[in-house]
Amino acid sequence: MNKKYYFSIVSRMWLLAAMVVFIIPTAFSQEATVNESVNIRLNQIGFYPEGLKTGIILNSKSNAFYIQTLDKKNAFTGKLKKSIKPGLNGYFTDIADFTAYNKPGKYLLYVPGSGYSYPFEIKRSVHRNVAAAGIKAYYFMRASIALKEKYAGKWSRAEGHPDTNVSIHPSAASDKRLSGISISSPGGWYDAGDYNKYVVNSGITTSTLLSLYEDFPAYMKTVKLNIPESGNKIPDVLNEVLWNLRWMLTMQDPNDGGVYHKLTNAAFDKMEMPEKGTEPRYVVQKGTAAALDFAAVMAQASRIFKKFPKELPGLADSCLTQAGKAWEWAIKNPNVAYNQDAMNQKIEPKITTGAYGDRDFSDEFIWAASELCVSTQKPEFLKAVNLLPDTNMPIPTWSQVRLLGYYTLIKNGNSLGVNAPKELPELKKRLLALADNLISGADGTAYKTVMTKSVRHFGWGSNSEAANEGVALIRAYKLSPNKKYLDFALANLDYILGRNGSGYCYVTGYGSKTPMHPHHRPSVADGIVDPIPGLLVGGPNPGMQDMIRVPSIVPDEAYIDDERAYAANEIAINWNAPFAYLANAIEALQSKL
Ligand code: 9MR
Ligand code: 9MR
Repeated sequence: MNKKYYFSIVSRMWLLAAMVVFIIPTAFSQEATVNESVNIRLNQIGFYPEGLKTGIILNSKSNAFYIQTLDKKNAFTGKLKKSIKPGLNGYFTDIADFTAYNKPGKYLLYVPGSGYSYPFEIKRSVHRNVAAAGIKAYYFMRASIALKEKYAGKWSRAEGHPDTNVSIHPSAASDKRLSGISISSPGGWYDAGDYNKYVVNSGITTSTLLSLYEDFPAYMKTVKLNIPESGNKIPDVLNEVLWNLRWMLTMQDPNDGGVYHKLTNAAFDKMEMPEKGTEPRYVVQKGTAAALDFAAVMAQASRIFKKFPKELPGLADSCLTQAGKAWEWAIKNPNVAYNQDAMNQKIEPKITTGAYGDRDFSDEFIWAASELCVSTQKPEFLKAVNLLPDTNMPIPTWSQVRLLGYYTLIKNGNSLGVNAPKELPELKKRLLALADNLISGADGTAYKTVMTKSVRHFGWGSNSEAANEGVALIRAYKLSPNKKYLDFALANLDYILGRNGSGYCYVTGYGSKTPMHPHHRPSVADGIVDPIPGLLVGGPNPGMQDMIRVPSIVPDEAYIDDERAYAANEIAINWNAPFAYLANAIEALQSKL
């Protein structure tokens, strides 16, 4: 028996004894504490007055449910309804629909025999804070800068990884930049629980945040993050993006336009604060995925930052120029995979940090071509790619970025006038078909979400799948305002914030049952009880690649709040970005609910 388990049994026995002595005599009034919330799953932040409001009850013995004020006064009574289909664990749930109740306030959902839910609010802009925190989280992820108390509060910390003295790894050597010479590549965000910086993963992340601004500029101008740049004339989400964008620019070899795959230690740093990580850092091998992701992001950035010529003179132009050079490199080197294992057979020092190794670049080509086409208004870029290689519409991940290109063409393609791609009508049709496909049957699942439709949604970083499905629905909604798309985007946000198989609100610092032990080096090492806030954990993943046993291998229950569990409880920039997009987009669109 392991130590932890033994302790948990002992502490449970104590708890039981304590319950007999203190709780049983006052069982009725204590029901909230005894049963609290275990069997009631809902968005722990809350609901919009006019929006759908759903709670999910497990093992219910009652037919009725009640919405009560915090002092347990009844405000609304409803009837529970069985789910149409069982959950991924084989059991049906009961559904409490209190959409009809719309009075702002703080409430509990009460089900006799099951107890009380965690408290939640009904109010306008109910997700505003958690949505902003999802972006502020990037400030906490910044490399090469001290986080001042004024912005970071109790999580202030020293500067980590200046990255002004980074070696060219032998895999990245060229005539002009020999192995071992030093370059400067400061800034950027740490990738995740680790302290390395990976271009491929930065690509989808930076683009998703840029798109959040591009799709909702008016709302995003109102989101203030209290970061060092706040108060300049640039919206804070873009200020934060610039921290990473400027780093990405340094990852391009000015001699040939190629882009290094990553900036990394040879091996992961220990579980320590960033300033303690002083191992040598390398830029490693140029690759096709890195070049194309870089090209796509820089092309997109150029059209967004063009709107700020006074604040950022020259930036938009250089982004576009660098994008073009990276694209040219990729055209000449269309098939350079980053194969870390193969590289380590031949080259020292061996690199054992995250690989982000992809072998199929057809989606990266589509994405980069689409961004370049829109930003340069030159349709030629699209001629170089097969825009519709098959009928799939894969939800984006770091290794599958085709939809990012489609999103951009659908949003901006018409601006090309007669040069608009002839596939545009088909792309629009496919996006709506994707959305219809996502929502079909979602209502019948035990949690009434798109996310819980399929076990295939539950891999490493499953919460980002939930978020990216939500983003796809928002994109579809912007194209064709079918309210169902918005409702199910909101339902996936509800999923992330507590209406799910583990009962966690998966964003640190938010909700009542929230991760306290993410696999995130600063959160583990800083000696502060509360983890850095606003971080979306990876979420349920029955794969257990980290060898940490999860309490259940039912896919949507396979989550554990354990700092060692990097396959279920790490945090990562590419997971936070679609969460930030979804939550902020929902806030921006709340009047349509
Ligand atoms: O901390 C690392 C995390 O960022 C990665 O996602 C994960 C998988 O590559 O690896 C973690 O590092 C662990 C390493 O792989 C094995 N030794 C223990 C490390 C810290 O838990
Ligand atoms: O998100 C990545 C996931 O898709 C992979 O299956 C996994 C193993 O290769 O790696 C994940 O990315 C990690 C990266 O390699 C290193 N930093 C932490 C990332 C999140 O766990």
